[in-house]
Amino acid sequence: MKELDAIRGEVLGAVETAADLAALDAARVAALGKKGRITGLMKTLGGLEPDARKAAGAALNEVKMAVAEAIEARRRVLERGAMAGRLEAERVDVSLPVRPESAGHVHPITQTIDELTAIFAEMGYSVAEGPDIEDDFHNFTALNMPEEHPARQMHDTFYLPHRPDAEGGSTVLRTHTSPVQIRTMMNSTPPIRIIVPGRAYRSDYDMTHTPMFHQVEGLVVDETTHMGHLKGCLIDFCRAFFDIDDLPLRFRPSFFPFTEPSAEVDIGCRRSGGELVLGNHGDWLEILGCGMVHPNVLEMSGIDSSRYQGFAFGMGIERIAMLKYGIPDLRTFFDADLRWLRHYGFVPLDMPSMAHGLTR
Ligand code: 2NL
Repeated sequence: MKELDAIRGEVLGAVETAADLAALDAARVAALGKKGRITGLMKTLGGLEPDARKAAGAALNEVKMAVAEAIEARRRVLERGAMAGRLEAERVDVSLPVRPESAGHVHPITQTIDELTAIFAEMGYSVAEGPDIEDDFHNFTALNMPEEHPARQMHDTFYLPHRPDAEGGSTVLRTHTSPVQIRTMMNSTPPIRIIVPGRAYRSDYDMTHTPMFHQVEGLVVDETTHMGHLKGCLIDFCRAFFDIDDLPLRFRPSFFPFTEPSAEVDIGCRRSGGELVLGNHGDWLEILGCGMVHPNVLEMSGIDSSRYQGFAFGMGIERIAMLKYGIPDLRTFFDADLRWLRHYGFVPLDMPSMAHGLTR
């Protein structure tokens, strides 16, 4: 048994001095593995007399348990050290600013959508999205524009090849984002409070029109929603978006098939020598359209118009981006010109928010 004491001392020494998990495993295999020293001694028990075997077996078992325990204790220590080492090696300084060499820029359309989303989110609106490819029902009929309605011709619609299985009539590229609001009303119950930023398509191309453009529309439906809510919401939005506390708004009567009454909204400005300045300066500039949702639209979307009322509004994103950032030419938005993007683009990761400022 002198030999066993020696082996015990050596094996425990190897375990306790193992420098890492690999060395610990090597020590474990050398002692308890198939060809390990303690395993080797176990194999010799068979050749002993019964009494001697009993005593030697008990002694060997004690050593085996002690070694196994020592290995587990050492493993816990080494694992803790390995984790601390990893945490140190993989340390990230989250307070570092954006790397100045980063080459990409956020497109002004994306930036403007992020900014207006931050403002409306603060007012309690959610963002809704829907397909760019729509059917006649969601794009026109449900918006109080039945077949042969004259307003349809004003939409310069892109029609897609007819699909015989199409359910809602012919297939079109949506001419506005309104079908998303129709889908939201059909699939949920009031109160509804959404904005819908997204692409729209019209077959029109000149100084002030591109065949694809961006719109944001808003929709609020509840039991007591009225025109005062519409006015307050749009006044707050325009003053926050353009960052002008006393920006005046003017609501002029207008017409849309999907709202009644309808209004167009002007903001205050001044024009001097080709320059446009927003603010309380006496002149006016039209920027959006709005109104109370027509009862026909509510009913076609499955909402009881004797219980609920709603307001809606819509505006062009390119237009408000041009006004805010002094971009003179609409068509440059979609030229993919890198010099233009470097000039008018925004720093990535610097997300606009009401807490951190919209643009910085
Ligand atoms: C504009 C005017 C507007 C709406 C959009 C709307 C949507 C539904 C129901 C009722 Cl589902 N109205 N949208 C209402 C008024 C005006 O847009 O000048 N857009 C660029």
